[in-house]
Amino acid sequence: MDPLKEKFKAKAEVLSSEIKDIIKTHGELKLGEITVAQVYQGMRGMPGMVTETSRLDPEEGIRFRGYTIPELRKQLPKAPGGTEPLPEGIFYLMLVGELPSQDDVTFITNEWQKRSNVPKHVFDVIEAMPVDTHPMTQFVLGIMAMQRESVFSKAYAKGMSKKEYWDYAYEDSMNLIARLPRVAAYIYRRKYKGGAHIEPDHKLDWAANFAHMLGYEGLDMKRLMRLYLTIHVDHEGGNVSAHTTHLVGSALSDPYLAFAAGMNGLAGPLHGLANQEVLSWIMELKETLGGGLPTKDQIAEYIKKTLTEGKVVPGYGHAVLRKTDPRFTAQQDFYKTHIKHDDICEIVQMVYEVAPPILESTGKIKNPWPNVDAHSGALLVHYGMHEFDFYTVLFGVSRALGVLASLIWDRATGSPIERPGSLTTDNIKAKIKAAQASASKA
Ligand code: HAX
Repeated sequence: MDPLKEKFKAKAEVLSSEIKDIIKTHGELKLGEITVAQVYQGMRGMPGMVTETSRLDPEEGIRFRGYTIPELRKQLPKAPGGTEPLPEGIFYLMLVGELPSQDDVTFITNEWQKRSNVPKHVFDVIEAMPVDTHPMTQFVLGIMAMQRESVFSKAYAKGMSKKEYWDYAYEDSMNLIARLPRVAAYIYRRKYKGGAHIEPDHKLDWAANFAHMLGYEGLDMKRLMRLYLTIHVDHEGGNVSAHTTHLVGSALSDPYLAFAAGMNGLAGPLHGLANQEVLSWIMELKETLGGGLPTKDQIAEYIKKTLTEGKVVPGYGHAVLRKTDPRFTAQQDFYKTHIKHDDICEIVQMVYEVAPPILESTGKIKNPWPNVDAHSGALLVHYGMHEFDFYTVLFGVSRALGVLASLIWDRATGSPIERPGSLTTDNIKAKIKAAQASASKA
């Protein structure tokens, strides 16, 4: 058994027995009240699952196993001479709950290199799609084509014991994460670079090799990819991509099936596709004004026009956060440290100054502050990646680390098939009537 697996196994045995005990001893403890509004409005704030890898605070933002993003940017291992963390490190942290050493991270880099070979039929499946198919659709098809290799589903068909689920989920997840950059880069080079593919460089870490296969050789994009792929990994369990992966996995669908489902959710414009939308929205503003930097008044007018047209301002708002997303701040800091001047990044900054009071003045938007997607595209454009509709694939490659680490935990802790109840509006009306009747008696 490899050392990462061994470490995970030891931790999982302890937590699984704690969970059994918690359910047995405190299973009746109430965690909250469910309101009619929550049931109708996307279950906001309703605790409905357990996710070990990260936790979101509305005011403070994300913590991964207790660590904030600024802490992780300092404390996670880096490439030699590097300034940003290696995503391998945050995967280790999410999986075993401890900060990794440099050796732990090197182990994962090597392990992902060993597992990174993508079977030819996967590329054939992608090639069968018209080249203008959205990259997220091609990405999901690539993941589905790799499902043929699932060791989880093969072991299940042979009759594996429940105790072995996590082990096969780990194997599938490690293989899938190892192969995703190659599949994503293949789609990028196919769609935008005339099919001039670039072989992996096994001397590079996972993120740097991804930048290389995409065709970005300088240190700048490698550094950005390390940060990008670290901060997008996870956002606790309730967001659409994480929840979908967890839900589909709960039917014992293997990690390929579960992750592909999650990626279909990430491809929605209210979730991961917002990063593409932000750039299109900014470029439309620039074009309308004939290029150059807009004034703050022009930005304000543009935001108001977006709202009047009944559209959302992409990159702003959040279902849980009530402050600026620390993932936005990390990217802003990256801009100030490494880039210093860029027109699109300046517009992002100006929108940040202008948008919140306008959004707040609508009286209905609960969080007028920027989320992760408000900044990411501007950094990518600066380094030469102008293909906006590819951005969500980058997000997806990163998100794999969090949702698959969680999926391994689900299988290790015996998380059951998810099956919440649902009501009809007639049921709710009946409950309202009953509540009114008992209130009038009291
Ligand atoms: N622009 C305009 N209207 C907005 C808005 C925005 N940025 N954010 C919220 N609203 C509107 C909602 O559409 C809703 O309107 P209706 O009552 O007419 O339906 C109202 O304000 C209340 O919404 P909310 O409670 O504040 O927000 P939700 O929890 O329902 O939705 C969203 C959260 C992130 C989906 C929302 O803020 C939004 O659509 N933002 C723009 C798209 C975006 O940036 N998505 C990425 C989010 C982060 C993420 O997942 N990244 O992957």
